[in-house]
Amino acid sequence: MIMTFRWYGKDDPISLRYIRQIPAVKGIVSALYDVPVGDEWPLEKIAALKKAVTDADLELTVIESIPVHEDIKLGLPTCDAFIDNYCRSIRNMGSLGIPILCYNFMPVFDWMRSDLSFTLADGSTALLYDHDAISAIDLNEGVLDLPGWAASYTTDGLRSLLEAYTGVGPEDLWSNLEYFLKRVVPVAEESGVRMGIHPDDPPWSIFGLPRIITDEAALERLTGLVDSPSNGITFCTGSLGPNAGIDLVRSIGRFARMGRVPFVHARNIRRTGERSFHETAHCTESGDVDMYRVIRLLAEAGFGGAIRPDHGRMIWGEKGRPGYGLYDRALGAMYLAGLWEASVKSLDRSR
Ligand code: CS2
Ligand code: MN
Repeated sequence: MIMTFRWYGKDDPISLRYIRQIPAVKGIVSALYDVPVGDEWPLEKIAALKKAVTDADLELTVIESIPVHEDIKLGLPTCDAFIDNYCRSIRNMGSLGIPILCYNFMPVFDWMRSDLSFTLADGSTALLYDHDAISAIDLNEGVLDLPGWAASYTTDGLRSLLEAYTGVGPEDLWSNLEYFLKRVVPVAEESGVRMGIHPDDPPWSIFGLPRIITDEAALERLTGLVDSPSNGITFCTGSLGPNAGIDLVRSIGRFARMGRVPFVHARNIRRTGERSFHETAHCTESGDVDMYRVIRLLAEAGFGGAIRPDHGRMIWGEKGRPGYGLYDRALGAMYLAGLWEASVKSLDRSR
């Protein structure tokens, strides 16, 4: 297991120097943030990112994410050129020895929340999702009401993208994903890169858009699309956790034993209704994810991939990017490292 921490590059207020001071953290999860979606990621730019990380005495372990162009998700004729670029980006990262690539296949939006600063009982704040609040938003009015997304789309740009998805259902999305993976996974395998799809967050349809990576059956289907260790899962406990129908612990153990989990996002959530939840501190007692059993199952599976504390709360007066403050994620890293050490050592003793 490699303990990692997400770093948003040179503009991240949390410096690599600070991240280096969190015990147990060895790897960095990062990306290029200035390459237009769909373009090839230039080798020199990835090399410069890697150098910044190694200069700070850390390893660039994971690229999260190379975004998948909407034309690929839509299966438009233009998708082939974008897939070619994607393959080149994978070759480039592979040639620099970066072993893990996280991506997602969610149409239009990635994660979605209705409140980025919900106050918990202890006075800290966390991200919250309430399906009724999200459903009440009229996207024709633009995205200004959408927490975290205001800067990503113009009203017209969003409207035409949503129009393009009219009539695109879950099965269409599956076949477009399959087409994409059949092209990129062999390249990833050749390049020594393990891809891990990030589950849909939240794991159900929003704004009438299809979402497919939502439960255990979907993960099973995904792994069957291309039979390769490079076709894997970024197992995000906080994204799958809101779906009360998933046995997270069983499913992480199962896919990890299959060797299909290169990367884990450890995050806890508290379900507050059928389609509502808020995020919490990482530890088991704070939410609905049994983090000990998650880590224990990974240890039993001999997990050798990367893990990172996913979203943290804002605590101790910290201000910053929602979910990505320093303090609570650092506490999360420590907690996860403790669970891992205890799990591995107790397994050794029981052998
Ligand atoms: C992340 C996602 O911050 C988050 O919620 O887990 O944004 C993640 O980076 C992407 O979905 C991965 O492609
Ligand atoms: Mn995640």
